[in-house]
Amino acid sequence: MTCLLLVDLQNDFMPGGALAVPLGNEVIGTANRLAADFDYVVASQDWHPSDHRSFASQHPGREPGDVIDLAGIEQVLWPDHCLQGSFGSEFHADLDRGQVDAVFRKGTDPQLDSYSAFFDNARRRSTGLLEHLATRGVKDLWLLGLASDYCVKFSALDAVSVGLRTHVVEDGCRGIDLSPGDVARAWDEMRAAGVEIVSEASVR
Ligand code: VGL
Ligand code: ZN
Repeated sequence: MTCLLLVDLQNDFMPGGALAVPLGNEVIGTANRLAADFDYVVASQDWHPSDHRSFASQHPGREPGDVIDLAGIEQVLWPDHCLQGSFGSEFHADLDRGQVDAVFRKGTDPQLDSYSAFFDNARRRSTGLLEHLATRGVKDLWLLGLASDYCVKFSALDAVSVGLRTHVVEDGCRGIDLSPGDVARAWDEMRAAGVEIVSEASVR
């Protein structure tokens, strides 16, 4: 069975959103077109409580972009984003929800961030996605979405680490590039870990 994972195609990651990924809206068309070609489509949804510790607003004197230690892990501080139930946490209106078979929420634990759609950053808890894919016999996973250098990268690295043949659709992703070069390094890191980088045209 072929499975496509759509990573965090939510309003807050779109231009004008709270944690805007430049040109993030451009991948919605790719997502809709590819979803039609796959047997099974899942989506991740960043879903934070308002007191999430990844928010700079929870750390007096800190600003978005600062890096702190959170539960022993380096944590970039972000603007408040993807608050549970808010407009910003909703999927982009143009995303064809009818093609999405299941949604996995992440970042719900206020103490821990979860870039990956599989596990939180401390790998303490599974979102249920891995078990869900295993039940359905998924061995190959294609991914696209936002952001290349955070949630796409960590999801792809986790997918490889649990033995899935992992393919990331490069032109279906956009990155943040908080430090210039982050996006390029993310692609290198994924490739080095055994992720196959593909294009929409090569998949369809
Ligand atoms: C993301 C930063 C914080 C992402 C989510 O979807 O890449 N990045 N939360
Ligand atoms: Zn987040």
